[in-house]
Amino acid sequence: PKTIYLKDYQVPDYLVKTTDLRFEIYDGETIVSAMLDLYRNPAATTAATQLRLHGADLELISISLDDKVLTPADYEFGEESLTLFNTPETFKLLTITKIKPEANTSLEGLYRSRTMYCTQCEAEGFRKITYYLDRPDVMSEFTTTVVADKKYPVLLSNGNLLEQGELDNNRHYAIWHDPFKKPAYLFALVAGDLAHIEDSFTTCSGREVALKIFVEPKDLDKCDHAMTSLKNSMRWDEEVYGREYDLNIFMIVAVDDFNMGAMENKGLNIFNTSCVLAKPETTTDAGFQRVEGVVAHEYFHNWSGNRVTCRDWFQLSLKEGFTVYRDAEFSADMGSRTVKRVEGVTLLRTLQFAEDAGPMAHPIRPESYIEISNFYTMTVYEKGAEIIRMLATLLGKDNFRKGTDLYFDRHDGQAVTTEDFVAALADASGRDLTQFKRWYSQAGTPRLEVTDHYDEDAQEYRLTFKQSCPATPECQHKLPFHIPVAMGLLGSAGDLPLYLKDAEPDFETSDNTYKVLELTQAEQSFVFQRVQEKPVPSLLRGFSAPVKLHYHYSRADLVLLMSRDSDGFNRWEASQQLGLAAIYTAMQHYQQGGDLSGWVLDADLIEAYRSVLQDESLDQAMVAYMLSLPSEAYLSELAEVVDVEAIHYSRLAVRKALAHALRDEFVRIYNAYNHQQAYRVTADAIASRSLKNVALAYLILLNDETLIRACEQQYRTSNNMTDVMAALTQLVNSESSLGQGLAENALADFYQRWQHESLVVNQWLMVQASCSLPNTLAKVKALLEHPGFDGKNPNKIRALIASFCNSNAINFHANAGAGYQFLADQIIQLNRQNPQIASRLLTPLTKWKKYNSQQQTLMKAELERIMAEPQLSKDVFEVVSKSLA
Ligand code: B3K
Ligand code: ZN
Repeated sequence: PKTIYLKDYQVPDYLVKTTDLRFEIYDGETIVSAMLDLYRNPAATTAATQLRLHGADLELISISLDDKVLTPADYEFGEESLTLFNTPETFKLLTITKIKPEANTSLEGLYRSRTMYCTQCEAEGFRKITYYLDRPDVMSEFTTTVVADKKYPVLLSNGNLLEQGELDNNRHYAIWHDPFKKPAYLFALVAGDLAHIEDSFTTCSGREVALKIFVEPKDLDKCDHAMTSLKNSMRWDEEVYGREYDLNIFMIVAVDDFNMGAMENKGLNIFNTSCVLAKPETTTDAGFQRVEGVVAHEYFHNWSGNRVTCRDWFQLSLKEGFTVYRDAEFSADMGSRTVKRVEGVTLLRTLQFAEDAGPMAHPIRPESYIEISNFYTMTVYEKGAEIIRMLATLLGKDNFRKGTDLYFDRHDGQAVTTEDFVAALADASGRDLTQFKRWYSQAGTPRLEVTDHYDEDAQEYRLTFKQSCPATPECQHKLPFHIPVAMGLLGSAGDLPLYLKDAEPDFETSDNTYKVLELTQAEQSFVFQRVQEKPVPSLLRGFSAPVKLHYHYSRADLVLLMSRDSDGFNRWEASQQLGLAAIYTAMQHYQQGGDLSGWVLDADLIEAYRSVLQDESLDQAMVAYMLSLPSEAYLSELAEVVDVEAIHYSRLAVRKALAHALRDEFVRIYNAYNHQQAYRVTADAIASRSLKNVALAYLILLNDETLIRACEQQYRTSNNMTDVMAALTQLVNSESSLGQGLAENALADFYQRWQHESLVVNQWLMVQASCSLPNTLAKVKALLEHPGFDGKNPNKIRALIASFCNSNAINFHANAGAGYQFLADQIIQLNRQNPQIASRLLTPLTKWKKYNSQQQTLMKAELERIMAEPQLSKDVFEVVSKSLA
């Protein structure tokens, strides 16, 4: 397979003015006619006389240029391409091709999902529909005619509906026209027997937009939350970014077989059902929030992605990082800002930091790739969003808005680069962002070492920052980053006023207990004056930069930060540091051969957690998060060598110790919030449920019959899936035989009850796959044969196989590599069927270098076994070869 380099970018030789498509859908095959109005690109360096079109898995029926039918002498097939010779300055090209959506298991291009036809074109799937210039810098105006049997009453494509009508043979058609030029990756088509809900939105300039959500008829009762989320998103983008919607209609279609969450096709978003459907009986709070977040994300792409798009796929973070930042801020405004930040940072620090430290590490603007699908990563999305967040922090609210206004205005209708984005922000704000741009080209998580010195006589306090960044595949030696460090200083009574020595004249913030320090050098110091007591620094408030911060806090410092910091994020962060230290102590004991049963914690630590439970000023969701210890995934990320068992059993021992010590508080909390109310999905209601269920998770560890029965009662009597799943999860993971027996009954009951709701069955698969008790692999293997599983459906694969391999370390890494072998078998099977999903599943094996030597050998052997497979997809080849390099 070939590597594509950013440095090789060239403008296209030809551009497409208009694209007229006609789809004739028949059982088993679809005929696609494409009429392209082509012209030589005036910006091309030489006048091309050939046109190379992309195409894959297409059967060419005929091709004509300006009405002249071409013969095989006029063109040549290449790998995924068709080259036409002697092409004039401008011409019309008509190609007719045959495709087989029913046989398309890659879920890219036009394919069939259950009863409907749908498309997924990003990044390079349009070439599986017709021959085309399938690259994002070729933007064209599309008109699409869809023709099908009337058993598919709903025929959709991008833009506005021009016309629809009846045809012979029980067939009908619809013609859609999208007035906005777009790259082919934003094309979409849907044909099916769908029901829909409808609403409308009046834009800020008074235009009326029809909003429609299409689903299978059985799911019509689960669309309201998505609709509300959509309207909130539309309003928010007007208010916060000044962005108005531009077509007369906005449609969402929910599809059950989908490789990722959703897709922002112009005016016709196509969604994974898991990101649209929600109702209290079937969907957890996390599910509701995901629907809100993804609906917003895809809607926001209409400006950050569609109106202004990417020049090439190396620029992916231009739209994805920015849009993730936008959706995160939206969710922060809809619910609790601190909670949202804690969730975002948790995701970043477990999955993205791990990616940045592994063989697939890449800058948010990669320099090369073999298969672009492999670069829809935590780095491009989540770290990309952090880069935008830092820009917003550095510029301040008003200048950031001026910058985004300029960006949208300057580049509307264009395909641009991350350089263009930063230039707009720099121009609008007058800030020099030259050094900042290193965040786009250097991978790896920077490390920030902080030391301090308090001079009591001079009442001065000095903070010294040293930054460094580990080597990553693309670069050994990193230049210093421009890092915004939001901070404050705490005295015994809380925040201290900040008087920064030699502050630049423009060093201003609204509040004199909060500052943003700007690091630009490898080592840098800041001196604060009039500091009357030795302070505890509150650093990186709100997690103002995606770095690993090291400062030596004492336990007393952390307790102070946890209870007194004005920054909610850092209060939580302090709780996590306390938890980490407690787990490390247990780990040391375990690794030295000690027994962890009956493990106890120091009294002051218990008191610190008790005070969190009793702190009335805290948001309950924050109490829940502060009481949750750092995850095994985070502990693994932090470890030099991951000791899977030590991590699992030490964390469990600390949790049990907390459960014993705080039993009464947990019971009080559980009872206080465990009354059945009408389900609401407000931030407060979600917070209460999450706190109650954290208490339950601790209590169940006590193996107390009354508590286990209470858990089972919660399972049986709750009116919402959040509480049902929380109880089921605890029963399934309970070490007691009572719990196990109740779990077995509950699992059977659950399936019986929900077998017709595919998304609910996925939760049932997931809870079993994530069970940390022994013998889970055998159960997972048995579930592969269960009627509730379907090896062609990505959601089911994620629920069963990916959950086991990613969220169940203690089982995945057990039994002399049986888990590794299981995963490799699945990947080999999926390699041909669905390369994107196969490649995604590889993630846990790519981390092999972080494990002990026995595990390394076994994991590596499985990677080599995959590598030896004939006909490896580009997707799988790239990840495996880079992991073995
Ligand atoms: N842009 C799509 C992702 C497409 C992934 C293709 N392999 C969803 C999103 O980020 O909004
Ligand atoms: Zn996106």
